[in-house]
Amino acid sequence: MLDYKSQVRELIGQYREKIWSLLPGPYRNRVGKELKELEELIMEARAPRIAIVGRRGAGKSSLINAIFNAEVAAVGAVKSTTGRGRWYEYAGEQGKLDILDTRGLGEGSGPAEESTASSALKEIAAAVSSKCPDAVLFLCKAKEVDARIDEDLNNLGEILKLIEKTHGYRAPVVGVVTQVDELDPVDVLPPYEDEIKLRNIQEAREQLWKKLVPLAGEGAVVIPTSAYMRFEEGGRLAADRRWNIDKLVEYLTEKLPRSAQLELARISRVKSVQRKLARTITAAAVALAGAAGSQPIPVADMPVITGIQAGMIIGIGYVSGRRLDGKGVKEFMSALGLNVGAAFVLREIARALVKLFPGAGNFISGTVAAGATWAIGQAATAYFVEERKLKEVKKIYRQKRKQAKRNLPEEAFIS
Ligand SMILES: Nc1nc2c(ncn2[C@@H]2O[C@H](COP(=O)(O)OP(=O)(O)OP(=O)(O)O)[C@@H](O)[C@H]2O)c(=O)[nH]1
Ligand SMILES: [Mg+2]
Repeated sequence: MLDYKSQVRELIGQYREKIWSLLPGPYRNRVGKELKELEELIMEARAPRIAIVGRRGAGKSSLINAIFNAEVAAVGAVKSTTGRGRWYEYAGEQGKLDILDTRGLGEGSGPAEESTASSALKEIAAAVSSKCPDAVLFLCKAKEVDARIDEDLNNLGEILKLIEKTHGYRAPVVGVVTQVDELDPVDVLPPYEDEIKLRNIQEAREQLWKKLVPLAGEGAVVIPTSAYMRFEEGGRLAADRRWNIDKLVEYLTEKLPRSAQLELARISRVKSVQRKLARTITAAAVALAGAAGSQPIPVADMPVITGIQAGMIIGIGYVSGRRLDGKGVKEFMSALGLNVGAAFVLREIARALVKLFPGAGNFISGTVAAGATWAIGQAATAYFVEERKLKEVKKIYRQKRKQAKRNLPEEAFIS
């Protein structure tokens, strides 16, 4: 089976030259930008590389599990369980994360796993130069934000310097207050509404923020979290005290290079992130279809637009955690009552054309192509991301078609 990248590459890529050659100069820039965005987002998709820095037991492994919704990293209750500062590839059903799950900095007893290098920092340095992290998370237990973490901050500073020196990249830093469930009152469970709880969380957050400012500036961002989950044998979730993990994922996605955003959206299944990426994909496809349609394209080139739409559907499906192939796209489009291939676009277009340019039966309008593409993007988002029922999705599609005929909303163009 072709993987999704090959699918999209086939569907969009083969039309690229064609679209390009059809466009007059002024359109090329805009379309070039959208194409580049789509390519980075979908075709160049790769696992995010995240360095996690924090003391032994800060909750690094637990955070990884929390992001994955699954037990993919070993969690240790007493001893330091993460052996060395090297890259680990964590894989869940939906995708992969490359994590520099650093050895607990400043630990007392040696880690349970064997370690060869002389110091944690040296190991981390070696790992950082082998692969450039996209972002660095600095973890600190809620109850230890006022403890002596100066040394940890020094280490963080060293790591950041090293990344910049080796890769010329200023990695974004996110401060993460972990284990906020341990703050008073501990009997309050998430989602937290208790005023005292929230105040204590806020206090911990501010304390860590102050300590991060010298390294990351006033714009330093600190996100408080709880990652506690307990798994039964067989992987079933027996307890879930997670809080704010979605906020962390949202923020992280924003800071990641485009090529790494999709994978995080998939792995974490955070809907708000998936929705946003679906919108970006739709906007790019709308621009492409609009530009392609704005040119007098002979009827024989109609599949260009279908190709763009199919690529969009595959992209949105992928964001949601599925692997769609050409057949899946066809099924989805038919379910909406569309005929895949030239026929559908032709029918829609022919109708509009008769009204607009009587006699110009061979040409399509950019507005029509853009509108149809936008409506299909909305339907695909409703189906794959929001997991709405097909019956509802059909209704949404009809509504959006009508709306698109009147006026395309602003968000159709924002990417
Ligand atoms: N209450 C609570 N406990 C947590 C949370 N996150 C982690 N823990 C517990 O803290 C302990 C250490 O967590 P780990 O995730 O293993 O920490 P780590 O940073 O990976 O530790 P090392 O690999 O040893 O450096 C475990 O007993 C976890 O169950 C949390 O959000 N709340
Ligand atoms: Mg660990």
